[in-house]
Amino acid sequence: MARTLGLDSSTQSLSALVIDTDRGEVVLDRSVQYGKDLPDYTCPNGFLETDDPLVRQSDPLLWVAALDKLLADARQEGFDWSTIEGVSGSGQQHGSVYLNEQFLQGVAQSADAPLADQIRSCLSRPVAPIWMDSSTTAECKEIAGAAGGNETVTRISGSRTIERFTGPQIRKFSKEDPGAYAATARIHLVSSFMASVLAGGDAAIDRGDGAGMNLMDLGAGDWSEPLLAATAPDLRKRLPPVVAGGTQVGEIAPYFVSTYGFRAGTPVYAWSGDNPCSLVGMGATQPGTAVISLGTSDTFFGAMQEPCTDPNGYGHVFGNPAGGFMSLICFTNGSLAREAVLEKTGLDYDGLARAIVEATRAGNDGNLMLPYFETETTPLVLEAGAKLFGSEAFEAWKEPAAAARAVVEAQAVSMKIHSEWIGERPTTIRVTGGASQNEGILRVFADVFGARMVRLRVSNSAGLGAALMAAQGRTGAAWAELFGAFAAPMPGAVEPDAGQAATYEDLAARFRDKLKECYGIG
Ligand code: XUL
Repeated sequence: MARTLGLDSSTQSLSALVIDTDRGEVVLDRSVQYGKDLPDYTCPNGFLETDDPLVRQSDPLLWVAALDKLLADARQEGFDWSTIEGVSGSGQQHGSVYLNEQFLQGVAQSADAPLADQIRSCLSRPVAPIWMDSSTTAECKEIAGAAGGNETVTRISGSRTIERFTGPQIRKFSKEDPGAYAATARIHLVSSFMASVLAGGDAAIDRGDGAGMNLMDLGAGDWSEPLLAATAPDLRKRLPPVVAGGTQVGEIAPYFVSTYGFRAGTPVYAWSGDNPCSLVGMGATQPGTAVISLGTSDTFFGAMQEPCTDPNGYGHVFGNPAGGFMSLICFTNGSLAREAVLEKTGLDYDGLARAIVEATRAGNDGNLMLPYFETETTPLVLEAGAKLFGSEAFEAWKEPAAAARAVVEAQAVSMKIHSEWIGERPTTIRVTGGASQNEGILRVFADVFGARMVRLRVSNSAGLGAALMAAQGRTGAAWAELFGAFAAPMPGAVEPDAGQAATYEDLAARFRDKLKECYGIG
């Protein structure tokens, strides 16, 4: 029996996926939903409610409380954590946790109190800005200015300065609360924070996730002095080291041994960001396989041999946990927007699929939506609120089926337009994330991209990727062998209808026009 655990600390939930590499099986797959299962933390959607739509912060204690709950629930139901031989994990990207000197002395060493109580006194800032935050436009400009312009920042870090990225968030905190910044001894990403808790002390950041900070020199695979200097005072000493994906960062802390029965000495491997982990979980670590992930945010990504950057500044280059690089484009209004439409129309996901397949047709008879219920990063829209264009009834939200098709068509068309810089026109795309189970949504994506949409057996690709990273770290198994067992495509691909190509080219042109008209985006 060779079991490894992949944890996935995502925006709205924490999941655990245990794989058995001898048997090629998933033996545990369970989650804790923050809103439903831990309501006392008042983060029903994964973040603390505020009046400012640009500010999105969460409570880091929520994430560790979820870890306690998940491990306890599984144990109570009979799962034996002592069978686990290695642990890794996936974190929502860009979010940052601010810790004081006490954290560096070690955490999760005692079994006497729940994790949240042990970590509370280690926080130098009670909240963690997450990837949905877009309140740092001023800091983005300041950092780019100090570093010699966004072309330089992009050349070094793989992305221009981006509101949700960690560097601009750190700068904002250092300006707004210099006292608390001075009391901060360590700044972690969500991924490296959770790895630190598991390992009982400071864990390194992996290159996959480190590349989403506007602080790392992609070529050197280490922090960039000019970017650190442009961001905040004495930043280097506040950051952990950067390591290659899959590096062991410690052994499981005594708390997990005595509280949940993990075996002492169980290795903890560096966690990565959810998108780099999904690249692994989708078996897509070699260039040539594009992936679409339809989750809270929608993302489009693929492995790259050499970094190639987006001339429009929306795309990013991150590290590939299996070596090399990956491209990534993130659309904030993924499930967030789909669910806002469901709420407005009273449809459920099955109803949305029927609306698309049975009640409407490609192009939606001219009805079009700009689906920016939340502020958006791709394209940059800092004004929250969807806009509808078409028939009078559609614009008044009185056409539920057309609204359902409109949100999905807008998402697919926007993704197509904004991924063209990568240069390849994939004929097959692997899809993951909750919404990838929906036939209606996949129909639209297949027709807009003119590509077959292929699903894999495991739907939590980030958790699977983390479990595979732990397995690879533990056994040194070849990626191809692990992918053959866990990331093989399933039958039942959704084939594109070539007859819709012209309709969607026309829709793409109209979509671009509306972006220009409404937000001045050209
Ligand atoms: C990627 C991004 C999102 C988060 C979601 O750049 O911001 O996909 O990682 O968890």
